Amino acid sequence: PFLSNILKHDTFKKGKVTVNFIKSNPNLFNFKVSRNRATKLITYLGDTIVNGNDDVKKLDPLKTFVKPKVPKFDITPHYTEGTKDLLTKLGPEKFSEWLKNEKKVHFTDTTMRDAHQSLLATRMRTYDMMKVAEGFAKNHPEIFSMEVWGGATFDVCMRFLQENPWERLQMLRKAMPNLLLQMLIRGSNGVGYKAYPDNLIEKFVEQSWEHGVDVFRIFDSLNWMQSIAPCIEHVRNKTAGLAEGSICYTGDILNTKSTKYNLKYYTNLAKDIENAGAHILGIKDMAGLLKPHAAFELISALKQEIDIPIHLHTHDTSSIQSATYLKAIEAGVDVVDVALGGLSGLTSQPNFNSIVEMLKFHEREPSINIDSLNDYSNYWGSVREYYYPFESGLKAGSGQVFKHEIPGGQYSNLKPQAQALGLEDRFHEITKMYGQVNQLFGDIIKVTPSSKVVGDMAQYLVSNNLTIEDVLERGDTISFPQSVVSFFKGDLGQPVGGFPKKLQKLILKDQKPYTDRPNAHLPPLDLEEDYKSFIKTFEKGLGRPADITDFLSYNLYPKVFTDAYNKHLKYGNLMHLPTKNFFYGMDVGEEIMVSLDKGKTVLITLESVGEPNLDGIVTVYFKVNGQGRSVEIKNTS
Ligand code: 3PY
Ligand code: ZN
Repeated sequence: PFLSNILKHDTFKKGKVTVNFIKSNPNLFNFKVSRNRATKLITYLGDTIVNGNDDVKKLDPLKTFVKPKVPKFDITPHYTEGTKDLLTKLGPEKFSEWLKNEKKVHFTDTTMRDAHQSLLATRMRTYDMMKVAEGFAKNHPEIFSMEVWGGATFDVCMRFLQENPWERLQMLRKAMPNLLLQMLIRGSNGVGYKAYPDNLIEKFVEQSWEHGVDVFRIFDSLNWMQSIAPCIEHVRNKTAGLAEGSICYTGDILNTKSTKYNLKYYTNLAKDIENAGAHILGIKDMAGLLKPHAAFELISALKQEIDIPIHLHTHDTSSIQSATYLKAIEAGVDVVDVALGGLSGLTSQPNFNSIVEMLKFHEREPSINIDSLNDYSNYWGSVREYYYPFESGLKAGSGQVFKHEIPGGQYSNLKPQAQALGLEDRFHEITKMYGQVNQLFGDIIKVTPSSKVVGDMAQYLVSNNLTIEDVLERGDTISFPQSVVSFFKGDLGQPVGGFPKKLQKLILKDQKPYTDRPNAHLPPLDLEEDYKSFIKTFEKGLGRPADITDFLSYNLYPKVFTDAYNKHLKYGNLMHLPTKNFFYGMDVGEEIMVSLDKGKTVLITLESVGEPNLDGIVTVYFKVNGQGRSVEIKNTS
């Protein structure tokens, strides 16, 4: 390999080699690194072949896959200008005006974030996104934005996929330079499940922008302005991107008996968000509760009350949310969130392809190439098959969502969670209890992380055969889940109308709640000393210098980051491994090409798998670039 590096070198090819040639070209020794990386890669493959991927609980031995077909695109460097170019030209304020004055309806494609978060437990890998990112941006420059980051993807990238979320973002940015990239951020909870220090969130926002995010959809899980407003400020102060302050929709504004979440409540909140400096108002209907006629009323009223454009998000859990979009479009909504057909519907977003068809010949018809859109839908339909172990098992839409109000992403997760607790046959009891717990808590906004608190409580009560009456009658003797205690203490902020006092006392016992911002109780992130010592600890193993993004990942998820780091030491970067091989290993005789790094590709063939010896060690034989290599793997099954 050393010789081959010399032969390939430009200076050598031009015949200009001097005595210093080797000394001044340390990259000639890069083969060592590659060999090391290839070893790590076959160790991962060997491990997966012998022991399976830890994250895949149930295998279907009869499962077969069809190779996903990547739609054709222009491979020249040319991209047609899109919304990203417009934002750069106009700046956020003028861009927001432009959007508001657009007649046609615009679309955010959620396929690479919320769709797989809600259907496939957030497991979609960068590999499958990158196959189509460039082509999609070239073939569909008319898309308003691509939601590709934030929410649960940050955590899952590190926890289950051994990926660096920042690297994903950078790669997508590069592949889609003409389109706005969008992320979901949970206000003061960032991309986590608890409040973080303000300066951590500020730095996180700044770095997200630096690495590619343009649209920040900001919400708080209790619609608490004290969590939303600071985040809007960060976007305005630290980026030239768009702050999309969002209201989370719950209840039913058409229900005249319900006084809490009525039209006035939402229009007041929207005004607060506009006054806090948002460039766009987001309506985040995380459970898919906004019915068609309510959408018409809500959007019409908001169009009267505020001056910024409106962006609507829903989940199709009930299967009627395309009707909601139609009514919202008629009422003047500016942008709606959709997912490409193959990853749409049920707990995901409504079907992009069908919504475009619905709007053919409508006065707000978008100009979108539906044939190309259908090709991408087919691609995702085939890719989805690789992720079959993460399907939720939900087969049909459910009108019961209007009773329990469970967010899309949580609903699809609840079934496997119930299964894991041995409560599969009591799934409907859990969803019913979820609705009851919500009432017990005073009818709160339910979205990550507050929705997790309600879900934890519901599962706890069902698995312990407790009722709401039990809680009220003898709650002082029950020790509640940690997330519930923390919530009632004020760790996620204050719910609309405050906490029910009697219940709060039963849950907190002797602990004192607080009512100011949880962040006020947290020491700021130390960007000097702690940062330095972090860099020192992690400088070796990443294969590149550790930086501020790693420091942020670590501070958001210390254990998850450290575990991912240790796996990285063992297996290297697995991002470029095809998904089938990442989850299921390889078949004997199978041959795959994997890029290890920029421009370096290895050809791996699985030759054979030995029998375990007396110590349970299995030898797995590969060919790597034609040369025989083997790894020894302990059989742990
Ligand atoms: C998230 O916070 O991840 C969500 O998608 C909430 O709906
Ligand atoms: Zn959502």
